[in-house]
Parts: sequence; structure tokens; C-alpha cells
Amino acid sequence: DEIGDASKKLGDASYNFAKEVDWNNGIFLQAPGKFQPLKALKAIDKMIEMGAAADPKLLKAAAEAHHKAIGSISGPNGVTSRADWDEVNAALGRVVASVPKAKVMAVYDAVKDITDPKVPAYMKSLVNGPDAEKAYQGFLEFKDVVAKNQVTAASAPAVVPSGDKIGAAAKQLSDASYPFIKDIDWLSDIYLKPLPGKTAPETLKAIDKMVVMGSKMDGNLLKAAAEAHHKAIGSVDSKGVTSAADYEAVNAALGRLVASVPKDTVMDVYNSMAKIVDPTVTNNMFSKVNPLDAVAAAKGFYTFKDVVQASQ
Ligand code: DGD
Ligand code: CLA
Ligand code: CLA
Ligand code: PID
Ligand code: PID
Ligand code: PID
Ligand code: PID
Ligand code: PID
Repeated sequence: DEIGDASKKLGDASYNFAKEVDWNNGIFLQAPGKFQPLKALKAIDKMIEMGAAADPKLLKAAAEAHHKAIGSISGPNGVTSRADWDEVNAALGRVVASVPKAKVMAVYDAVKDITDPKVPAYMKSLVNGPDAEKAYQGFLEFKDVVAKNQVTAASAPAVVPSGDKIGAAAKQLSDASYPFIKDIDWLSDIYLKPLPGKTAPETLKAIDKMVVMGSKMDGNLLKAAAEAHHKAIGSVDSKGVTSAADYEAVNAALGRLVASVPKDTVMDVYNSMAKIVDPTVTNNMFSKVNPLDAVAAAKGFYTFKDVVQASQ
């Protein structure tokens, strides 16, 4: 396709730049400017809306391309192979082309809104400047091909299941865990802190398992889960807490999503995360909430998971 061909030209223009970026730099975990969690949540909401509008088959292909690219990383900077760099760009270009332009621009505008204007120049200062300019020129030509192939209407909304066992179990889980949800400080910057003692390549291994799980999920149920999150963000209070009803809808949507992949795929995520999350992290989280609320939530979760497993 045209986007695939254009991604090769983009690769010619941008792979030198890609090799110069230190992908293992911990700076990419930081907020791109002042830490403004509720504003950042708005920007993430725009990404969720764009994801919900995208073609699920193309999202799946993009997740598969990222998994493959993680497998071909080499060198100290963590760069993927030239062929996989092109494949990721092509896959993301196709995702972008599957949503209307306004949804893409809404992401750009909202991210711009939380980004300090000095950030791009600082990023450029870490690489060879002319290579960055060449890469950007390549991006500008690529985006014209994407725009030419872009849809004007979003894909159909998800079909949301109802009257199922997971939906009923989600009500119980949510009743048991909403007090715990209200105890959590959702606006803290602690969730952007590096995991104690873990390197980027170690962390990326666990993220790869999530990428694989994402690529195996049912596309309609993933879209439904994204829509549920978008609705939930719409009802957050000044402390970032969503309404009880929207929280329940998120739990139901995520339970159905988990049930759409094999158990081993879920356990691969759990086990790889358990390897990189030190017990001091979980203990620290526990110390910040009401312990009775946390225990009640955990009980609810362990009951819920049996219902999910039964429909898996
Ligand atoms: C950039 C953008 C990269 C900066 C990276 C910041 C993004 C951080 C994202 C943090 C998100 C947080 C949530 C993630 C979840 C975490 C959960 C825990 O360097 C601009 C200005 C605005 C920049 C900020 C907006 C960036 C938007 C990026 C898209 C969002 C992606 C989402 C990321 C999230 C993660 C995804 C999963 O646009 O951008 C550089 C540009 O900066 C440079 O400015 C441009 C002008 O816009 C353009 O008009 C033009 O002037 C150009 O061109 C210069 O500069 C000139 C000539 O005109 C060209 O013809 C050509 O010759 C060129 O020069 C060659 O140099
Ligand atoms: Mg990403 C984008 C890293 C998995 C879907 N992703 C980005 C970039 C960053 C990144 C490089 C955001 C910051 C930015 O804009 O820098 N992703 C990243 C990592 C992983 C990952 C490390 C780990 C596995 N992604 C992942 C998965 C998915 C996505 C699993 C779902 C399939 N990702 C996704 C989308 C988008 C990203 C849809 C974006 O739109 C965003 C992005 O790249 O926006 C431009 C700048 C970007 C780069 C350095 C890489 C692109 C290079 C271009 C082609 C040329 C360079 C131009 C110039 C110098 C700088 C860009 C200017 C900008 C205004 C266009
Ligand atoms: Mg999420 C999970 C935040 C958007 C899909 N997501 C999580 C949690 C965290 C979170 C609360 C990971 C950390 C953790 O496990 O804490 N997501 C979060 C935010 C946003 C977002 C802030 C922003 C809008 N997500 C989002 C989108 C999607 C997903 C758009 C795609 C549709 N998310 C997704 C999946 C999963 C998450 C598939 C998970 O599996 C993971 C998760 O919750 O795993 C348990 C602990 C979790 C909580 C505090 C909230 C859940 C409470 C449960 C139901 C009861 C509590 C049990 C116990 C006390 C603690 C957990 C024990 C553990 C061993 C299970
Ligand atoms: C400017 C000036 C003009 C010239 C110009 C110009 C530049 C405009 C630009 C630009 C626009 C632009 C847009 C970009 C958009 C990036 C969008 C990224 C989206 C990320 C998403 C993340 C996610 C997911 C994902 C799917 C999940 C949901 C999420 C489901 C169903 C200024 C050059 C024209 C870069 C969507 C993917 C996993 C949230 O106009 O003179 O330069 O860049 O998890 O969905 O689960
Ligand atoms: C524009 C103007 C509108 C019209 C429009 C428009 C276009 C927007 C577009 C577009 C946005 C867009 C985004 C693209 C982003 C590509 C990002 C590629 C990232 C590749 C990576 C590869 C890798 C790895 C990996 C992880 C490793 C690092 C690496 C570590 C820690 C402008 C059409 C709407 C194409 C990250 C995955 C292995 C490097 O909006 O008018 O056209 O395209 O090895 O991580 O090692
Ligand atoms: C300038 C002027 C214009 C011309 C121009 C220009 C240059 C702009 C530039 C540039 C922008 C730019 C951006 C770059 C962005 C790179 C983003 C990389 C993201 C990597 C991540 C990696 C990671 C991980 C991971 C998980 C870990 C955390 C991390 C935990 C819990 C100035 C040329 C356009 C280079 C996210 C995945 C391992 C961080 O605009 O005229 O030159 O470069 O380790 O999670 O640890
Ligand atoms: C233990 C001991 C026994 C008893 C037991 C027990 C507990 C096991 C547990 C547990 C397992 C477990 C699993 C959990 C899994 C969570 C998985 C989260 C996945 C997140 C993903 C994120 C993403 C995306 C997304 C889609 C994108 C890709 C991504 C596309 C196509 C120890 C109780 C049985 C909690 C996949 C969703 C946006 C990466 O076994 O005695 O306690 O918890 O962006 O994909 O866009
Ligand atoms: C298990 C054992 C195997 C069998 C198995 C199994 C099950 C795994 C499961 C499962 C995993 C799983 C995960 C679920 C996670 C639910 C997470 C809910 C999160 C809700 C949120 C709501 C909100 C918001 C929001 C953003 C705001 C904060 C809030 C800010 C900054 C165990 C079956 C494989 C159900 C986050 C979105 C508005 C609170 O593996 O043997 O069954 O379920 O307002 O953000 O304000």
C-alpha cells in the first residue's frame, strides 16, 4: 500500500536519527514540563478517543509490529532494526489514517498544551541536529500520504455486551472496592517514578508482554473498554475519582477483555511485572490507604477473577 511504500522513504530519512536517540534514557518517563495531572488526563483522554475511533484490526497489527520491533533491538541505545523501524512507522501511519483528522489533531493540541515549548529543542540537542531535521522533513512527506489515505468518519462504536456473568460480578467487585479507589491519591506524581533498581531494557521486557496481550485481545471488547474509560474520565471529581457507576462499567469492560485472551497470556504479564516490581513498592502503596478497604478490594478481585476465568 501507499503508506507502506512511504514508510520506506521515511526510514531513509529518519533511521540515522533513530540510532542517535538514547531510547534507554530515563528522561522519557518524566512529564514533558510542569506536572499537571488533571490536564495530562485530558490529553490521555484524547488518545483514548482516538484509539476508540481507530480500526481495531490496524491497532492489532500495530501492536504486533511493536512486539516484533522489540525483538530486534540491538546496541546500547536500544534501537530496533531498520526493517522493523519502517514496519512500526507504516503500522502507525495506517492507524492514524483510520481515524478522522480532527481526532488526531485533538491529540496533538492537547499534548502541546502540557508540553513545555523548550522540550523539542532540548531533545534535538541530544542528537545530531541535521539528522533530526532530515527526520522531521521525512515525517512531513509521510504525513501527506497518510492524509491522502485518511478516512473522514470514525469506525462504528463497540457493541457492549449486557446481562452477562462478568457484568454481574463487576457490580460486586465495584461495591467491594470503590472505598479503596476513593482512598488512592490519583493525582500523585509517584506513578511516574522509576521502578527501584530496574533498567529500561528490563522494564521493556514486561511491557512487551502487555503489547502481546493487547495484540490478542478481541478488537470490539478493546474498543468497548476504551469507550468506558473515556466516559469514566468525563465523571472524575476534583481528586480524579470517577463515579461509582462508571468505575463499575470499567471493571466490567476490563473483565470481558481479560476473558478474551488465553489465561497464559495474562499470567505472562503478571509474572513479568512481578519480576520487576519490588515488594517495597506494593508495601508503600498499601501504607497510603485504609488497610481494611484494601483487603476488602483484594477479596473482591479474587472472587471476580474466578468468574472471568470461567468465561475465558
Ligand atoms: C516535537 C514533538 C515531540 C516532543 C515530545 C513530547 C511528547 C511527550 C508526550 C507525553 C505524553 C504523556 C502521556 C503518556 C502516557 C503516560 C502514562 C503514565 O518535538 C511542535 C510544538 C509542540 C510540541 C509538543 C506536541 C507534541 C505532540 C506529539 C504528538 C503526541 C504524541 C503522543 C505521545 C504520547 C505517547 C504515545 C503512546 O510541534 O515536535 C517538534 C515540533 O514542535 C517542532 O515545531 C515544528 C512546527 O510545529 C512546524 O510548524 C514547523 O515550524 C517546524 O519546520 C519546523 O517545527 C521547518 C520547515 O518549515 C520544514 O519545512 C522543515 O524544513 C523543518 O524546518 C526541518 O527542520
Ligand atoms: Mg509509541 C508515539 C515510544 C509502544 C502507539 N511512541 C510515540 C512517541 C515515542 C513512542 C517515540 C511519543 C513521543 C514523541 O512524539 O516523540 N512507543 C514508544 C516506546 C514503546 C511504544 C518506547 C515501547 C514499546 N506505541 C507503542 C505501542 C503502541 C504505540 C505498543 C500501540 C500500537 N506511539 C503510538 C502512537 C504514537 C506513538 C499512535 C504517536 O503518534 C507518537 C509519535 O511518534 O508521534 C510523533 C517524537 C517521535 C519520535 C522520536 C518517533 C517518530 C519519528 C518520526 C517518524 C520522525 C522524527 C520527527 C521529529 C524529529 C520529531 C517528531 C515531531 C512530531 C511533531 C511529529
Ligand atoms: Mg488502566 C490496570 C490506571 C486507562 C486497560 N490501570 C490498571 C492499573 C492502574 C490503571 C490502576 C495498573 C496498576 C495496578 O495494577 O494497580 N488506566 C489507569 C489510568 C488510566 C487507564 C489512570 C487513564 C485513563 N487502562 C486504561 C485504558 C485501557 C486500560 C484506556 C485500555 C482499555 N488498565 C487496563 C488493563 C489493566 C489496567 C487491562 C490491568 O489489568 C491493570 C489492573 O488494574 O490490574 C489489577 C492496582 C489496581 C487498581 C488500584 C485498580 C483496580 C482495583 C481492583 C479491581 C481491586 C483492587 C485489588 C487489590 C487491592 C490491588 C491489586 C492486586 C493485584 C495483584 C491484582
Ligand atoms: C502544524 C503547523 C502547520 C504544519 C503542520 C502542523 C503539524 C501538525 C501535527 C504534528 C499534528 C501531529 C499529530 C500527531 C498525533 C499523534 C497522535 C498519537 C496518538 C496516540 C494514541 C495512543 C494510544 C492508545 C493505543 C490504542 C488504545 C488507546 C490508547 C484502544 C481501543 C503544527 C505540519 C501540518 C503527532 C492514540 C494506541 C494503545 C490511549 O500543523 O503549519 O506535527 O503532529 O491506549 O485504544 O485500546
Ligand atoms: C498531521 C497533519 C494533519 C493530517 C494528519 C497528520 C498526521 C499525523 C501522523 C502521521 C502522526 C503519525 C505518527 C507516527 C509515529 C511513529 C512513531 C514511531 C515510533 C517507533 C518506535 C520504534 C521503536 C523501538 C521499540 C522500543 C524501544 C525503542 C525502539 C526502548 C526503551 C501531521 C494525517 C492527521 C507515524 C518507538 C518499539 C523497539 C526505537 O496530523 O493535517 O502521519 O504519523 O527500538 O524502546 O528500547
Ligand atoms: C526542533 C526544531 C524544528 C525541527 C525539529 C525539532 C526537533 C525535535 C525533536 C527531536 C523531538 C524529538 C523527540 C524525541 C522523542 C523520544 C521519545 C522516546 C520515548 C521513549 C520511551 C522509553 C521508555 C521507557 C520504557 C518504560 C519505562 C520508562 C522508560 C518504567 C516504569 C527542535 C527537528 C522538528 C527524540 C517512552 C518503555 C522502558 C523511559 O523541533 O525546527 O530532535 O527529538 O525507560 O517505564 O520504568
Ligand atoms: C497467584 C498465586 C495463586 C493464586 C492466584 C495468583 C494470582 C495471579 C494473578 C493476579 C494474575 C494477575 C493478572 C493481572 C494481569 C493484568 C494484565 C494487564 C494487561 C495490560 C495491558 C495493557 C495494554 C495495552 C492496551 C491495548 C494495546 C496494547 C497496550 C492494542 C492492540 C500469584 C490468585 C491465582 C492483574 C494488555 C490495553 C491499551 C500495551 O496466582 O496461588 O493477582 O493478577 O497499549 O493493544 O492497541
Ligand atoms: C488471574 C488468575 C488466573 C485466571 C485469570 C486471572 C484474572 C486476571 C484479571 C481479571 C485481571 C483483571 C483486571 C481488572 C482491572 C481493573 C482495573 C480498573 C481500574 C479502574 C480505574 C478507574 C478510573 C479512573 C479513571 C482515571 C483517573 C482515576 C480514576 C486520574 C489520574 C487473576 C482470569 C487470567 C478487572 C483506573 C479511568 C477515570 C479512578 O489472572 O488463574 O479478572 O481482571 O478516576 O485517573 O485521575
